[in-house]
Amino acid sequence: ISILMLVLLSACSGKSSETTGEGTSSKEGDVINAKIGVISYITGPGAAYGEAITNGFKLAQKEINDKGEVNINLVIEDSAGKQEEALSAAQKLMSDDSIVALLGPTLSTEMNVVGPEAELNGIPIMGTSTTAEGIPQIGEYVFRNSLPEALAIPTSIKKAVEKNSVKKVAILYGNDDVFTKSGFDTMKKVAEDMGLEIVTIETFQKGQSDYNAQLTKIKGLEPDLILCSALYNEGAVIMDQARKMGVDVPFVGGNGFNSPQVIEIAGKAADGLIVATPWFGDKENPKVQAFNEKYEAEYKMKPDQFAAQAYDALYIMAEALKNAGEADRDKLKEALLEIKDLEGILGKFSFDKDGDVVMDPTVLIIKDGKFKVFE
Ligand code: 1QQ
Repeated sequence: ISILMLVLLSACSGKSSETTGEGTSSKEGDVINAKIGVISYITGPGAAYGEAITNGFKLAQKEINDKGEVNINLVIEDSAGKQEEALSAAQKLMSDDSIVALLGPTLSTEMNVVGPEAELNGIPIMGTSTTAEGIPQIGEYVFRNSLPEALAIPTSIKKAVEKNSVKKVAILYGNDDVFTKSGFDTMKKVAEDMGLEIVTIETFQKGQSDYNAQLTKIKGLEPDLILCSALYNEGAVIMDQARKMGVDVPFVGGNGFNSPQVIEIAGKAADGLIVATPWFGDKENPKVQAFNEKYEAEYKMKPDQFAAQAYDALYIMAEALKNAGEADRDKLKEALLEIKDLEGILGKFSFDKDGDVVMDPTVLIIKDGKFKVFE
C-alpha cells in the first residue's frame, strides 16, 4: 500500500521541475554553491521565447561551473506564459530556502504578479526578457537585464521615419498583455512627440487568428508605416494577413518581434519589419562569434536575442555571487546593484539605481527573410 501511495502522490504533485548542476546554496572551500530558480515560458504558443532563454542559461551555467569559482544549480519551472502558473512556480521556488535568486519569468505580464511576491519574500529576481515600463520599480529585489521598450521603440520609430519619409502611422496592439500595452503607450507617445499623424489605433487579444477587420480599416486609411505591439505569434500572423491584403508598408515592432519565429511563421510576409535590439548575431565581435558557435554546436540552431540576454544574465548573477562571497539573498541583492561594466556578449553591463538597464540598441530590418542592420 505504501508504495502505491507514493506512486499516487508523485503522480498528483503537478508539474515536474528540471534540475541541472550539483549542490545546494552554500560555500564549500573556495567554491560558492548557488541554487537558482528559473521561471520560463516553455510550453504553449510563445514557447520559443522560453526555449531560447533556458538554452542561454544552460550554456552559461556549463561555462561558469567549469571555471570552478561559482557552482550554479538551476531549478527550471514552466509557466506556459500564464500569470497564475508563473506565480505558483515562483511560490514553489521561493519557499525553498536554499534557492538564492530567481531568473525570469519570461513575460512582463507574468513579472507583474511574480515581482511583488519576490519583493515580499526578499529574494532577488531578474527578468531577462521583460521590457514593459516599471518592472524594476516594482521593488528593491526586482532587476532586469533586458532592454526596455521605452528605449528600443523610440530608436526604431525614428530610424523608420527617417528612411521612409513617414507622415501617417497606424497603431495595432494587444490590449490584454502588460508588455504589448506598455509598448503601445511608448509608440503613441513617440508618434505624437514626432508630430506624426496617427490615423487609427486598433486592438486585438492573445490567440486571435483573424485580423481582417483591423487590417481592412488600416488599409483604407493608407498609413506610411504600421506600429505593432505584439508577441511573435500574433505579430507574425498580422504581418502575413496584412501582406495578403496588399498592405506592403513597413512595420515597426516591439521586443516581441525579436524572435526568428516571426520569419518562421510569416515567411516572406515578415520582410519590412523594423525592430530595435541590443543583439545582432552577425556582429564581428569574437565574444559574440564564440557564443554563436557554442550555442549552435549544443542546440543545432542559431541563438536569438532571448538566448543572448539569458546567457549574459547568468554571468551577471555569477559575478554578483562572487562579490557577495556567499549564496545569501540579501547579500546577492546588494552585490547585483554594484555590478559595473561587466563585459558580456551584449556589451558592457551595469544596472541603474532602480535595477534597470541602460543600453544602446541596434535597429534591424527583415529583408529576404533575414534580420539585417538597418542603415
Ligand atoms: C515582455 C516581452 C516579451 C516579448 C518577452 C518574450 O518583452 O513581456 O516584456
